[in-house]
Amino acid sequence: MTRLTMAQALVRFLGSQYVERDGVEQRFFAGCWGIFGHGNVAGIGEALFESPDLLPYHMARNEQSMVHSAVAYARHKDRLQTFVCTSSIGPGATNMLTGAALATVNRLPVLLLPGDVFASRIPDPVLQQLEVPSRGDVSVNDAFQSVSRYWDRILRPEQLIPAALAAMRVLVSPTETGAVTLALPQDVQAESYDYPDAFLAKRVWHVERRPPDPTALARATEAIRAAKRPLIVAGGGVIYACASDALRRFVRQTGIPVAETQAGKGSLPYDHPSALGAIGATGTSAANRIAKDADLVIGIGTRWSDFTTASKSAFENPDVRFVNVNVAELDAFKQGGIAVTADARVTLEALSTVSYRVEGAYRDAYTRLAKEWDAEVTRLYALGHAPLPAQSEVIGAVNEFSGATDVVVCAAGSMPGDLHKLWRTRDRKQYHVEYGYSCMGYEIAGALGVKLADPAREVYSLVGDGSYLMLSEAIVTSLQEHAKLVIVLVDNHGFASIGGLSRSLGTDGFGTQFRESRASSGVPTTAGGLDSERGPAPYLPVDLAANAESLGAHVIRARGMPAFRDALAAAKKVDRTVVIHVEVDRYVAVPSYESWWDVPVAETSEAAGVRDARKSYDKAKQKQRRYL
Ligand SMILES: Cc1ncc(C[n+]2csc(CCOP(=O)(O)OP(=O)(O)O)c2C)c(N)n1
Ligand SMILES: [Mg+2]
Repeated sequence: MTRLTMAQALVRFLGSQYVERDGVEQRFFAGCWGIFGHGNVAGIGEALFESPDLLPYHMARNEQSMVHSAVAYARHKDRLQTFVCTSSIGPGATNMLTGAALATVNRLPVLLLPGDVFASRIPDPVLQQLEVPSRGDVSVNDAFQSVSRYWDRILRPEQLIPAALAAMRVLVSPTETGAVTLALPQDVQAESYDYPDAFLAKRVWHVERRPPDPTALARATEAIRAAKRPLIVAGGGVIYACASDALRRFVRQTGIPVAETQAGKGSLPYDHPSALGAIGATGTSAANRIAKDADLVIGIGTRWSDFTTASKSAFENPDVRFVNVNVAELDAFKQGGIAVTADARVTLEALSTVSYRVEGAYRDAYTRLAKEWDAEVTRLYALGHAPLPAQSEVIGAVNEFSGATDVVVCAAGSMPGDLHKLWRTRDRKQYHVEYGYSCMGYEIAGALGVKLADPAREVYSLVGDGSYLMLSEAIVTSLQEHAKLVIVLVDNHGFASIGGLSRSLGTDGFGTQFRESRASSGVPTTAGGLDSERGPAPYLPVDLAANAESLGAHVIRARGMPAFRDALAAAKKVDRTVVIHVEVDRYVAVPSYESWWDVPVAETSEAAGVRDARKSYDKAKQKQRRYL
């Protein structure tokens, strides 16, 4: 027995947790991110101060951002390591909600420890306490329940023991993992208890590779043998299971082509003979054309999001069937598929014994499509658009300059779709686009997490001006952590992605440009500040490069592509975070290739453009399927 406060016991416990997979053992928690306030400065704060080696402390500047960094770290580490995040009560806690949802959607582990109101309730209402008239047991931390895979509130010091063990079970489980929240009432954090030594001792969690059920495997094998036009859709599960080599062997033997989801991009190198690149709403012409006629689609480690299935319109063959290899039953049973609830690598190894090979004509067809797609990428990398370059040229320049193991990080705006199509991935951990939650503000904080996970790699954060304005303070934290990032700030004066979407839906880019508002002058405005009589209102006089400079970054202002390429070379030589500011033409978008995304258009409208858009929408809807 050791007499410790609840907070001290928790820190000791967390510092003693290890994971093991494939014989490799490592500490599960790399450290603890936090921002102190009342609710964590005394309890958890004291415990971290007392034991700095157990859980090294990293100060953050925004709680949402610190959760993004933790989650990005976990993604880069294939979910085998993460961070703890501690916050004060109230706003500090609720700032973590978005990060928690992002973690859970993307199935990435992070342990959140929001401070909570007094369990004793004596001083209520304390500063920042939200009182619910009909409930004495509710605080803002209850909001974490819907975005966490496990949630508990530690009301007595001894309750920590089962709660901490349950939290770990969920965090290390490839099936269950996501955000785990233990809400910590501030008085209980400081209470002492005699904790059993076994609770505080080193504990190793073994991450298993679940083999497929033999009968499920037989059903899958039979479906593969019967297929004429099979297609693999590789998702994040291929990356997390380190199944790229097994995938390569399987496709070498069978000749089945491979398309990739956002999380699965990098499963094969872009120039592999079976690689068709991105699939779905942001897919390549090659993958989407093969998807259209596929008679068997083998999803490996994918959750079948609407972007992957082009809102269930991508697979048009009336006889199409699915096989889903996934550790999570939730995903294994989707699309009416043959469910193989198992680890991706083990299953691919087992499938490799199948005697099957696609016909030569099919192979020739997809090889030709892949070649055509590669030429399209080359074209988009070198558009030579003037006076401002196109975004695809900026992406091309970063791709061509970066090394094979450097990492690109992105999350929201028009870049994730362009990157999904255009990025030529050479390494399985090179492509880090968060597109489960597609959260503006993840780009810089996430890049920081990746850099901390793998300091030897150069990390390129591609961030839009909208995302930058939402959350960029992690630049300061990157200086504190000596974690150099190369941030490519792509400025197009607003929300270009949503502007384009809005134009395609007949609403003229309404509310998407960073221009002066004329609403207050009484003059009606149309598209995002455009004014039919006076022309467009001026762009707001915002200097984001100067903003980045003021945060301590080394800033390079690049005008045009030659200057941008020089900036990439110069950035390589700088040893602290660099921001390269580049302006692009917001109206030059990468097209979509034979795909669709379901965004419902108003059935009735005064605007002729909306009525036209609705007609196209109704037509597109006809291709939508249920895959039962
Ligand atoms: C937190 C959050 N709020 C809103 C959105 C919806 N949204 C998606 S992209 C986007 C605009 C992004 O602007 P910017 O970063 O400048 O990228 P661009 O579209 O110009 O490429 C918005 C508002 C989102 N994804 N995340
Ligand atoms: Mg923008």
